[in-house]
Amino acid sequence: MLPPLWEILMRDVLMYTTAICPYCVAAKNFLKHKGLNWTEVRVDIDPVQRETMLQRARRTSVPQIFIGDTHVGGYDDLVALDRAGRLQGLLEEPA
Ligand SMILES: N[C@@H](CCC(=O)N[C@@H](CS)C(=O)NCC(=O)O)C(=O)O
Repeated sequence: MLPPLWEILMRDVLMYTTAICPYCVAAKNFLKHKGLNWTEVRVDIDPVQRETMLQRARRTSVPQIFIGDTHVGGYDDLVALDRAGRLQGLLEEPA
């Protein structure tokens, strides 16, 4: 069965996390509250993925959040993007 149309039109959200990380929990709660899905990549148990995160984000802290190919940053950056009214536009694929 095909997913609903709104899912097809949304870019993927990917979050690099570790197990013990209050900001990761906050970011996940934020996305959940918005009704969004995400893919979680645990960099504390996967050194290859940690290296990939460092290369892509140029930051060591977690979470590091990507929407499509765009690097959003951490939880604070995600909230700031939303408060600036720019989150939805980044999530939506152009038609
Ligand atoms: N301002 C960042 C703070 C993130 C942060 O401090 N994360 C902690 C874990 S919850 C961390 O990665 N600390 C280790 C480091 O900064 O390298 C955000 O909002 O995501």
